[in-house]
Amino acid sequence: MNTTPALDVDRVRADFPILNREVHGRPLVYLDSAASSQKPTQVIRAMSEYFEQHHSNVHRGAHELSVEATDAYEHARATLAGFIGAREPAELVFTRGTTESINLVAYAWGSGLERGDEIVLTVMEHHSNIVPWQLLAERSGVRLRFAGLTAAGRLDVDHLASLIGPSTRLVGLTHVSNSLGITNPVAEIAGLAHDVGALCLVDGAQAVPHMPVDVGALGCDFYAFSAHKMCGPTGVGALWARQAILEAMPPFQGGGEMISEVKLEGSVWAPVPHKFEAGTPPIAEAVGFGVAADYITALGFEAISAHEADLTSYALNRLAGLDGFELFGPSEDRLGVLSFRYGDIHPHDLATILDRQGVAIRAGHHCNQPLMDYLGVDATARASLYLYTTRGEIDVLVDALLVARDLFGGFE
Ligand code: C6P
Repeated sequence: MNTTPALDVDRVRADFPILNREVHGRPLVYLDSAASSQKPTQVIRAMSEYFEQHHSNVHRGAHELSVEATDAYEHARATLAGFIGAREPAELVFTRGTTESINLVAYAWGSGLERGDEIVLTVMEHHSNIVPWQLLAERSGVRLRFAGLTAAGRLDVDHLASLIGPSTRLVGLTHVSNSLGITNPVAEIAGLAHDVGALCLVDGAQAVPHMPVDVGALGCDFYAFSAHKMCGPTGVGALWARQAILEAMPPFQGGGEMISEVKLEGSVWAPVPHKFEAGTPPIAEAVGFGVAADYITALGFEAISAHEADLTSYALNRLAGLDGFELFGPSEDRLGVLSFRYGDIHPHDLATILDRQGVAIRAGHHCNQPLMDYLGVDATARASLYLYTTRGEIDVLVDALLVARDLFGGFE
């Protein structure tokens, strides 16, 4: 008997006001959630209420509003720490998002590296898990090494293992690929890194919105994610790291908030996580981030995953029936971020034609240029699903693709 609680998608959609709007005179079909998800009323209201009732700066004032703002901010930190299985709220640093989280590690932790040290990454990394390491390589002379893919379009773990050795200081990889939709075996790879005394950094931007994440069970050392891909606002994200690692790292940016004492001769840093939160943080955004986590928790990952798995196989079945449809990455055991090409229509033209029919997809390199080079394409079209997506919307996508093919006079 199937006991998985079903997601009531109509009720979920009622929480997302933007899904009621039209685009070019057609109902919006939003299939770009991997770029940024839409926001439920619960998050929008919590942020408005924060501004209407509680706003002040945090950790600074003795007055009531400052206390309330600080409580709301720290409550969000505790919620998010619990959401990803952190042991302590202090292990969770608020940042501007995944990109800033990885830059923080590359800059602060990376400042301890030197020529001869190696960092192992994969060719499927988002630019935000490549470029900060390239900047570090320019500064310090560390060497970057990249693991490839198997013929089936998954991470080549044997290749990755062969790159790890006594000079490896860090293995960095994405939990879920934003182009291939695959989930990488993070726990296994963290183990390979630890075997040689290296650390493991995980880019969780595309995983946290879709699956329960337990950083303790994953066994990684750093985990980065963004609010805006998981029903939360833009401008905020988080870096999780073990407290001892954070304590040993030098600061990332200097300023207010991150110090406990400043003298003209030098300063003493605040305890973690504040040491890494220089300046006034994104307070309302952090509040919205926490409410987004609560929203997802209330729906339940079991129900969300079952819904997304059903939609993904429905979409893949329907799309596979179209002449000229070519999927990137495996067709099984994957999440609902579907990169594809369609006949000889360039992905940018395709996205424009679909947009005229109300269907929002992404076209381009998805900040995965090395992966595109590896796959031998300049761009793909990408449809990405989320907890509010319906089978009916997949049908609209398929119909819109047929319109595009007709506009192009069919395929050879
Ligand atoms: N990917 C996409 O359309 P930020 O921008 O910092 O919130 O997240 C960056 C990022 C890092 N890693 C992965 C795996 C990602 O997918 C993203 C964001 C978006 O695929 C925008 S490029």
